[in-house]
Amino acid sequence: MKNIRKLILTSSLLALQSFAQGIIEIGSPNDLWDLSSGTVITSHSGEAEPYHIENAFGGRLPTVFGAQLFDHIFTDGRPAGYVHFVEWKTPAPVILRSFNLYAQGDGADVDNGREFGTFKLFAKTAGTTAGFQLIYQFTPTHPYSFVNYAQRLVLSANVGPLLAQEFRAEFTDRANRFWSGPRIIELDGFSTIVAAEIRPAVELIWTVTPGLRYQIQVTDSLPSGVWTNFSDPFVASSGSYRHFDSTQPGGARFYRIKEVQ
Ligand SMILES: [Ca+2]
Ligand SMILES: [Ca+2]
Repeated sequence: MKNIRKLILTSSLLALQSFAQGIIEIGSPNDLWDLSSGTVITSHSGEAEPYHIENAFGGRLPTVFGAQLFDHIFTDGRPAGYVHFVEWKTPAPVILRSFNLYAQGDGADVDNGREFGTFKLFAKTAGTTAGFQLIYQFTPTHPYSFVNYAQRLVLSANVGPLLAQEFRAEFTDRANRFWSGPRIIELDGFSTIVAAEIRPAVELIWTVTPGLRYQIQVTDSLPSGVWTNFSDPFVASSGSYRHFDSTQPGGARFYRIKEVQ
């Protein structure tokens, strides 16, 4: 009997462990806007069933069966330019210096549906009677160009600093298909600034002939990729030419240089 109980206990612990491992942790549970810090959602434009706006603020309300990504999807079927919104209030005024926005679309196969058009962040400055004032606006590319793909971090920005207790976020609908309600995974506010980010870049160095004119071209695949011009043509002023390129958003890139008239 004792052995059986032990076995049951072991298997339930394992189940708990695998359940915990299945949870996809995105965003901070300790930020200024997390529900765990006492923030309340005061108003919002509506949810696509069975999603919940609380999930964008640290909530862990179930969505589709078995999904461990606690995300939110706004109402579907809205026209282009429709403004989805959420308003929230912290238990006391907070000093906001930065925020992170984690979001994801449904992929290029479906025209990047569920990616928002424009994001706007508003705040009511504490101690004034002024209404919501715009403090940040951002229009992403499609598909999103992530600051950090693994975390689905679309935007990380410094603001203010400002003292506020009430906030509002807007996400416009692109209406590129019926299921276009934007998906927001988490929205975190912080009293610290975003630290500078350092990423590796590539340095391209070519041997060239002074006085001749060159064009650098780039493609993302060989041999069938299309070569496109990379910046403007230039006239070489010495025997070598160097150019830096970003390594974001990742993936292979091939370069070539050719003499032009
Ligand atoms: Ca959070
Ligand atoms: Ca979340």
